[in-house]
Amino acid sequence: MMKIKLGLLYGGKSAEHKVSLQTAFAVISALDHSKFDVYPIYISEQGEWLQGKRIEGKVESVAQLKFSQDDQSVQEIAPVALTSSIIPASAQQPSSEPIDVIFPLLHGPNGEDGTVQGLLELLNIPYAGNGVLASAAGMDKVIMKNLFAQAGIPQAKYVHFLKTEWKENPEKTYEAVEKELGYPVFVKPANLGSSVGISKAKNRESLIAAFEEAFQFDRKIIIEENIVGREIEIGVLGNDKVACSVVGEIKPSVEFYDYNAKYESGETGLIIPAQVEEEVYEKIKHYAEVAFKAIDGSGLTRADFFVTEDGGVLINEVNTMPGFTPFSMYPQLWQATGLTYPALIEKLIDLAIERYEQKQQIKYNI
Ligand code: G1L
Repeated sequence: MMKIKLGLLYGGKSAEHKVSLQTAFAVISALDHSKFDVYPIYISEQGEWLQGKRIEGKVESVAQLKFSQDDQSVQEIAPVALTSSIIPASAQQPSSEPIDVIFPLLHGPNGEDGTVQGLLELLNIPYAGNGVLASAAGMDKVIMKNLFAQAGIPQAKYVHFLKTEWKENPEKTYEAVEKELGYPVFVKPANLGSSVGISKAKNRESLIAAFEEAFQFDRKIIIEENIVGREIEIGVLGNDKVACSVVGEIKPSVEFYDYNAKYESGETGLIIPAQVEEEVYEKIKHYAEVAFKAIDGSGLTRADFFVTEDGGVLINEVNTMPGFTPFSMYPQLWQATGLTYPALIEKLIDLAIERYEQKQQIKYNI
Protein backbone atom coordinates (compact mmCIF):
# COMPACT_ATOMS: atom_id res chain seq x y z
CA MET A 1 0.00 0.00 0.00
CA MET A 2 1.24 3.48 -0.89
CA LYS A 3 1.79 5.71 2.08
CA ILE A 4 -0.22 8.91 2.21
CA LYS A 5 1.93 12.05 2.00
CA LEU A 6 0.56 14.28 4.72
CA GLY A 7 1.64 17.91 4.80
CA LEU A 8 1.49 19.54 8.22
CA LEU A 9 1.30 23.31 8.19
CA TYR A 10 1.92 24.79 11.63
CA GLY A 11 3.44 27.64 13.62
CA GLY A 12 2.44 30.93 12.08
CA LYS A 13 2.59 34.63 12.83
CA SER A 14 0.09 34.47 15.66
CA ALA A 15 -0.41 34.45 19.41
CA GLU A 16 -1.19 30.73 19.12
CA HIS A 17 2.21 29.85 17.67
CA LYS A 18 3.10 27.61 20.62
CA VAL A 19 -0.30 25.90 20.71
CA SER A 20 0.08 25.12 17.01
CA LEU A 21 3.54 23.58 17.54
CA GLN A 22 2.27 21.43 20.41
CA THR A 23 -0.68 20.31 18.31
CA ALA A 24 1.58 19.41 15.37
CA PHE A 25 3.72 17.35 17.74
CA ALA A 26 0.65 15.57 19.13
CA VAL A 27 -0.69 14.81 15.63
CA ILE A 28 2.67 13.41 14.45
CA SER A 29 2.95 11.32 17.61
CA ALA A 30 -0.52 9.87 17.10
CA LEU A 31 -0.17 9.00 13.40
CA ASP A 32 0.27 5.47 12.19
CA HIS A 33 3.59 5.83 10.39
CA SER A 34 2.97 2.72 8.32
CA LYS A 35 0.17 4.67 6.61
CA PHE A 36 1.53 8.22 6.57
CA ASP A 37 4.72 10.08 5.77
CA VAL A 38 4.69 13.57 7.23
CA TYR A 39 6.01 16.61 5.37
CA PRO A 40 6.42 19.32 8.00
CA ILE A 41 6.11 22.97 7.02
CA TYR A 42 6.83 25.36 9.85
CA ILE A 43 5.80 29.00 9.55
CA SER A 44 8.16 30.95 11.79
CA GLU A 45 7.15 33.89 14.00
CA GLN A 46 8.64 36.09 11.28
CA GLY A 47 6.40 34.46 8.69
CA GLU A 48 8.98 32.42 6.76
CA TRP A 49 7.80 29.07 5.39
CA LEU A 50 10.40 26.52 6.43
CA GLN A 51 10.21 23.04 5.04
CA GLY A 52 11.85 20.33 7.12
CA LYS A 53 12.92 16.79 6.35
CA ARG A 54 10.27 14.18 5.73
CA ILE A 55 9.24 12.53 8.99
CA GLU A 56 8.95 8.77 8.74
CA GLY A 57 8.53 7.92 12.41
CA LYS A 58 8.11 9.59 15.77
CA VAL A 59 9.72 12.91 16.68
CA GLU A 60 11.29 13.32 20.10
CA SER A 61 10.20 16.81 21.09
CA VAL A 62 8.27 19.89 20.08
CA ALA A 63 11.58 21.74 19.74
CA GLN A 64 12.51 19.49 16.80
CA LEU A 65 9.59 20.90 14.84
CA LYS A 66 10.71 24.49 15.33
CA PHE A 67 13.00 24.83 12.33
CA SER A 68 15.47 27.59 11.70
CA GLN A 69 16.86 28.87 8.40
CA ASP A 70 20.31 27.78 9.61
CA ASP A 71 19.39 24.10 9.78
CA GLN A 72 21.08 22.09 7.02
CA SER A 73 18.01 20.07 6.15
CA VAL A 74 15.62 23.00 6.24
CA GLN A 75 14.78 25.16 3.31
CA GLU A 76 12.66 28.23 2.91
CA ILE A 77 9.89 27.68 0.40
CA ALA A 78 7.31 29.77 -1.35
CA PRO A 79 3.78 28.54 -0.63
CA VAL A 80 3.37 27.43 -4.26
CA ALA A 81 6.13 24.88 -3.64
CA LEU A 82 3.53 22.77 -1.86
CA THR A 83 2.41 21.44 -5.22
CA SER A 84 5.79 20.82 -6.72
CA SER A 85 8.77 18.54 -6.58
CA ILE A 86 10.52 20.93 -4.18
CA ILE A 87 8.91 19.06 -1.31
CA PRO A 88 10.71 15.71 -1.60
CA ALA A 89 13.86 17.28 -3.02
CA SER A 90 14.48 19.23 0.18
CA ALA A 91 14.23 15.98 2.08
CA GLN A 92 16.86 14.48 -0.24
CA GLN A 93 14.34 12.17 -1.80
CA PRO A 94 14.54 11.44 -5.52
CA SER A 95 10.76 11.29 -6.00
CA SER A 96 8.86 14.33 -7.17
CA GLU A 97 5.40 13.49 -5.93
CA PRO A 98 3.38 16.35 -4.50
CA ILE A 99 1.69 16.18 -1.11
CA ASP A 100 -1.60 14.22 -0.99
CA VAL A 101 -3.37 16.14 1.76
CA ILE A 102 -2.60 19.02 4.13
CA PHE A 103 -3.48 19.41 7.77
CA PRO A 104 -3.52 23.17 8.44
CA LEU A 105 -2.85 23.83 12.13
CA LEU A 106 -2.90 27.61 12.20
CA HIS A 107 -4.82 29.95 14.39
CA GLY A 108 -6.16 33.46 14.08
CA PRO A 109 -5.87 35.88 11.18
CA ASN A 110 -4.13 34.19 8.22
CA GLY A 111 -4.89 30.74 9.52
CA GLU A 112 -8.44 30.04 10.36
CA ASP A 113 -10.02 33.04 8.67
CA GLY A 114 -10.07 31.31 5.30
CA THR A 115 -6.93 32.80 3.79
CA VAL A 116 -4.79 29.67 4.09
CA GLN A 117 -7.76 27.62 2.91
CA GLY A 118 -7.99 29.91 -0.13
CA LEU A 119 -4.33 29.35 -0.88
CA LEU A 120 -4.81 25.58 -0.70
CA GLU A 121 -7.86 25.84 -2.99
CA LEU A 122 -5.82 27.72 -5.58
CA LEU A 123 -3.07 25.13 -5.33
CA ASN A 124 -5.71 22.40 -5.71
CA ILE A 125 -4.49 20.35 -2.73
CA PRO A 126 -6.96 18.51 -0.45
CA TYR A 127 -6.89 19.85 3.13
CA ALA A 128 -8.51 18.88 6.41
CA GLY A 129 -11.22 20.92 8.03
CA ASN A 130 -13.36 23.79 6.91
CA GLY A 131 -13.18 25.54 3.56
CA VAL A 132 -12.85 29.22 2.76
CA LEU A 133 -16.44 30.25 3.39
CA ALA A 134 -16.98 28.43 6.70
CA SER A 135 -13.56 29.51 8.01
CA ALA A 136 -14.19 33.15 7.18
CA ALA A 137 -17.76 33.12 8.50
CA GLY A 138 -16.67 31.40 11.70
CA MET A 139 -13.96 33.97 12.27
CA ASP A 140 -16.33 36.95 12.19
CA LYS A 141 -18.61 36.81 15.20
CA VAL A 142 -21.14 39.23 13.68
CA ILE A 143 -21.45 37.38 10.37
CA MET A 144 -21.66 34.06 12.23
CA LYS A 145 -24.43 35.28 14.54
CA ASN A 146 -26.33 36.80 11.62
CA LEU A 147 -26.24 33.38 9.93
CA PHE A 148 -27.46 31.68 13.12
CA ALA A 149 -30.31 34.20 13.41
CA GLN A 150 -31.31 33.51 9.82
CA ALA A 151 -31.26 29.76 10.54
CA GLY A 152 -33.53 30.24 13.56
CA ILE A 153 -31.00 29.16 16.21
CA PRO A 154 -31.68 30.75 19.60
CA GLN A 155 -28.88 33.00 20.85
CA ALA A 156 -28.09 35.95 23.11
CA LYS A 157 -28.94 39.46 21.89
CA TYR A 158 -26.07 41.36 20.29
CA VAL A 159 -25.21 44.63 18.58
CA HIS A 160 -22.12 45.64 16.64
CA PHE A 161 -20.26 48.77 15.61
CA LEU A 162 -17.48 49.81 13.30
CA LYS A 163 -14.67 51.95 14.69
CA THR A 164 -15.69 54.68 12.25
CA GLU A 165 -19.26 54.79 13.61
CA TRP A 166 -17.99 54.91 17.18
CA LYS A 167 -15.47 57.67 16.44
CA GLU A 168 -18.16 59.75 14.74
CA ASN A 169 -20.63 59.55 17.59
CA PRO A 170 -19.48 57.58 20.66
CA GLU A 171 -22.46 58.66 22.78
CA LYS A 172 -24.87 57.21 20.24
CA THR A 173 -23.16 53.80 20.30
CA TYR A 174 -23.20 53.62 24.13
CA GLU A 175 -26.87 54.57 24.18
CA ALA A 176 -27.69 51.87 21.63
CA VAL A 177 -26.00 49.27 23.84
CA GLU A 178 -27.87 50.45 26.93
CA LYS A 179 -31.19 50.53 25.07
CA GLU A 180 -30.81 47.14 23.32
CA LEU A 181 -28.98 45.13 25.96
CA GLY A 182 -28.65 46.93 29.30
CA TYR A 183 -25.87 45.81 31.67
CA PRO A 184 -23.78 43.77 32.09
CA VAL A 185 -22.54 43.09 28.57
CA PHE A 186 -19.51 41.48 26.94
CA VAL A 187 -17.53 43.61 24.50
CA LYS A 188 -15.39 41.71 21.98
CA PRO A 189 -13.43 42.34 18.79
CA ALA A 190 -15.51 40.77 15.98
CA ASN A 191 -12.64 39.03 14.26
CA LEU A 192 -10.51 37.18 16.73
CA GLY A 193 -10.34 33.50 17.45
CA SER A 194 -8.95 33.88 20.93
CA SER A 195 -10.10 35.93 23.87
CA VAL A 196 -7.87 39.01 23.57
CA GLY A 197 -9.52 42.40 23.80
CA ILE A 198 -12.61 41.02 25.54
CA SER A 199 -14.08 42.63 28.63
CA LYS A 200 -17.23 42.66 30.66
CA ALA A 201 -18.89 46.04 31.22
CA LYS A 202 -21.20 46.72 34.15
CA ASN A 203 -21.83 50.43 33.63
CA ARG A 204 -21.17 53.32 31.25
CA GLU A 205 -17.67 53.92 32.59
CA SER A 206 -16.52 50.34 32.05
CA LEU A 207 -18.36 50.23 28.69
CA ILE A 208 -16.23 53.13 27.43
CA ALA A 209 -13.06 51.37 28.59
CA ALA A 210 -14.24 48.12 26.99
CA PHE A 211 -14.86 49.82 23.62
CA GLU A 212 -11.40 51.40 23.70
CA GLU A 213 -9.80 48.07 24.51
CA ALA A 214 -11.69 46.03 21.89
CA PHE A 215 -11.14 48.58 19.10
CA GLN A 216 -7.38 48.15 19.51
CA PHE A 217 -7.76 44.67 18.08
CA ASP A 218 -10.31 45.16 15.33
CA ARG A 219 -12.19 47.69 13.23
CA LYS A 220 -15.44 45.98 14.20
CA ILE A 221 -16.67 44.98 17.65
CA ILE A 222 -19.61 42.98 18.95
CA ILE A 223 -21.46 43.60 22.21
CA GLU A 224 -23.38 40.69 23.67
CA GLU A 225 -26.00 40.35 26.34
CA ASN A 226 -24.69 38.51 29.41
CA ILE A 227 -26.14 35.01 29.68
CA VAL A 228 -26.15 33.25 33.02
CA GLY A 229 -25.84 29.56 32.30
CA ARG A 230 -23.63 26.53 31.98
CA GLU A 231 -21.15 26.38 29.09
CA ILE A 232 -21.81 23.20 27.15
CA GLU A 233 -19.92 22.17 23.99
CA ILE A 234 -20.40 19.50 21.34
CA GLY A 235 -18.27 18.11 18.54
CA VAL A 236 -19.55 17.91 14.96
CA LEU A 237 -17.73 15.69 12.45
CA GLY A 238 -18.50 15.10 8.76
CA ASN A 239 -19.11 16.79 5.44
CA ASP A 240 -22.57 16.70 3.87
CA LYS A 241 -23.67 14.23 6.56
CA VAL A 242 -22.46 14.82 10.09
CA ALA A 243 -22.24 13.03 13.41
CA CYS A 244 -22.28 14.62 16.85
CA SER A 245 -20.29 13.68 19.93
CA VAL A 246 -21.42 13.57 23.53
CA VAL A 247 -21.48 16.99 25.23
CA GLY A 248 -18.84 18.46 27.52
CA GLU A 249 -18.96 21.23 30.07
CA ILE A 250 -16.47 23.94 30.96
CA LYS A 251 -16.12 24.66 34.62
CA PRO A 252 -14.85 28.23 34.78
CA SER A 253 -12.36 29.16 37.47
CA VAL A 254 -12.29 32.90 36.85
CA GLU A 255 -15.12 35.37 36.25
CA PHE A 256 -15.05 34.55 32.58
CA TYR A 257 -13.05 32.22 30.43
CA ASP A 258 -10.32 34.70 29.58
CA TYR A 259 -7.20 34.33 27.51
CA ASN A 260 -5.13 33.35 30.51
CA ALA A 261 -7.52 30.71 31.77
CA LYS A 262 -7.94 29.30 28.28
CA TYR A 263 -4.36 29.03 27.10
CA GLU A 264 -1.87 29.66 29.87
CA SER A 265 -3.04 27.94 32.99
CA GLY A 266 -4.45 24.93 31.17
CA GLU A 267 -6.31 24.31 34.39
CA THR A 268 -9.83 24.84 33.20
CA GLY A 269 -11.78 21.76 34.15
CA LEU A 270 -13.58 19.83 31.43
CA ILE A 271 -16.47 17.59 32.41
CA ILE A 272 -17.03 14.88 29.79
CA PRO A 273 -19.68 13.75 29.32
CA ALA A 274 -21.62 16.65 30.82
CA GLN A 275 -24.79 15.79 32.69
CA VAL A 276 -27.69 17.26 30.76
CA GLU A 277 -31.32 16.22 30.31
CA GLU A 278 -31.98 14.07 27.23
CA GLU A 279 -34.18 16.85 25.84
CA VAL A 280 -31.40 19.42 26.25
CA TYR A 281 -28.89 17.09 24.55
CA GLU A 282 -31.23 16.59 21.59
CA LYS A 283 -31.65 20.37 21.20
CA ILE A 284 -27.90 20.98 21.37
CA LYS A 285 -27.26 18.28 18.79
CA HIS A 286 -29.93 19.67 16.48
CA TYR A 287 -28.72 23.28 16.71
CA ALA A 288 -25.08 22.19 16.31
CA GLU A 289 -25.98 20.50 13.02
CA VAL A 290 -28.05 23.46 11.86
CA ALA A 291 -25.15 25.79 12.72
CA PHE A 292 -22.70 23.57 10.80
CA LYS A 293 -24.92 23.83 7.74
CA ALA A 294 -25.55 27.56 8.27
CA ILE A 295 -21.83 28.33 7.91
CA ASP A 296 -21.42 25.64 5.21
CA GLY A 297 -19.05 23.64 7.40
CA SER A 298 -16.90 20.72 6.35
CA GLY A 299 -14.75 18.34 8.36
CA LEU A 300 -15.39 19.55 11.85
CA THR A 301 -16.73 22.21 14.18
CA ARG A 302 -16.98 22.55 17.90
CA ALA A 303 -20.29 24.23 18.74
CA ASP A 304 -20.48 26.12 22.04
CA PHE A 305 -23.75 26.67 23.89
CA PHE A 306 -25.19 28.20 27.05
CA VAL A 307 -27.72 26.14 28.94
CA THR A 308 -29.78 28.27 31.30
CA GLU A 309 -31.28 27.28 34.64
CA ASP A 310 -34.70 26.66 33.07
CA GLY A 311 -33.23 24.33 30.39
CA GLY A 312 -33.00 26.96 27.65
CA VAL A 313 -30.37 26.29 24.94
CA LEU A 314 -28.60 29.25 23.32
CA ILE A 315 -25.78 28.96 20.81
CA ASN A 316 -22.68 31.01 21.65
CA GLU A 317 -20.38 30.31 18.72
CA VAL A 318 -18.90 27.61 16.55
CA ASN A 319 -15.19 27.09 16.28
CA THR A 320 -13.99 25.93 12.86
CA MET A 321 -10.50 25.11 14.20
CA PRO A 322 -10.97 23.97 17.75
CA GLY A 323 -8.17 23.17 20.18
CA PHE A 324 -6.75 19.90 18.93
CA THR A 325 -4.23 18.40 21.32
CA PRO A 326 -5.33 15.05 22.78
CA PHE A 327 -6.32 16.98 25.95
CA SER A 328 -8.45 19.61 24.21
CA MET A 329 -12.23 19.56 24.40
CA TYR A 330 -12.88 18.48 20.80
CA PRO A 331 -10.70 15.32 20.72
CA GLN A 332 -11.81 14.50 24.28
CA LEU A 333 -15.46 14.69 23.25
CA TRP A 334 -14.81 12.20 20.46
CA GLN A 335 -12.74 9.97 22.69
CA ALA A 336 -15.74 9.76 25.06
CA THR A 337 -17.98 9.01 22.07
CA GLY A 338 -15.77 6.08 21.03
CA LEU A 339 -13.41 7.63 18.47
CA THR A 340 -9.77 7.69 19.54
CA TYR A 341 -7.43 10.60 18.71
CA PRO A 342 -5.57 8.69 15.95
CA ALA A 343 -8.90 7.53 14.47
CA LEU A 344 -10.22 11.10 14.57
CA ILE A 345 -7.18 12.37 12.65
CA GLU A 346 -7.61 9.66 10.01
CA LYS A 347 -11.32 10.45 9.72
CA LEU A 348 -10.53 14.13 9.09
CA ILE A 349 -8.04 13.12 6.39
CA ASP A 350 -10.65 10.86 4.76
CA LEU A 351 -13.19 13.67 4.87
CA ALA A 352 -10.67 16.06 3.29
CA ILE A 353 -10.11 13.68 0.38
CA GLU A 354 -13.84 12.98 0.04
CA ARG A 355 -14.64 16.68 -0.24
CA TYR A 356 -11.79 17.25 -2.68
CA GLU A 357 -12.97 14.43 -4.92
CA GLN A 358 -16.52 15.71 -4.79
CA LYS A 359 -15.29 19.12 -5.93
CA GLN A 360 -13.29 17.59 -8.75
CA GLN A 361 -16.61 16.30 -10.19
CA ILE A 362 -18.03 19.81 -10.49
CA LYS A 363 -18.43 21.12 -14.01
CA TYR A 364 -17.15 24.69 -14.36
CA ASN A 365 -18.22 25.31 -17.94
CA ILE A 366 -20.94 24.23 -20.30
F1 G1L B 1 -7.44 19.95 10.16
C1 G1L B 1 -8.39 20.07 11.03
F2 G1L B 1 -8.70 18.90 11.50
F3 G1L B 1 -9.41 20.52 10.41
C2 G1L B 1 -8.01 20.98 12.15
C3 G1L B 1 -7.20 22.02 11.86
C4 G1L B 1 -6.83 22.90 12.87
C5 G1L B 1 -8.47 20.81 13.43
C6 G1L B 1 -8.10 21.69 14.45
C7 G1L B 1 -7.27 22.74 14.16
N1 G1L B 1 -6.88 23.61 15.20
C8 G1L B 1 -5.89 24.51 15.13
O1 G1L B 1 -5.25 24.70 14.15
C9 G1L B 1 -5.60 25.37 16.33
C10 G1L B 1 -6.26 26.67 16.11
C11 G1L B 1 -6.03 24.77 17.61
C12 G1L B 1 -4.13 25.65 16.41
CL1 G1L B 1 -3.25 24.25 16.58
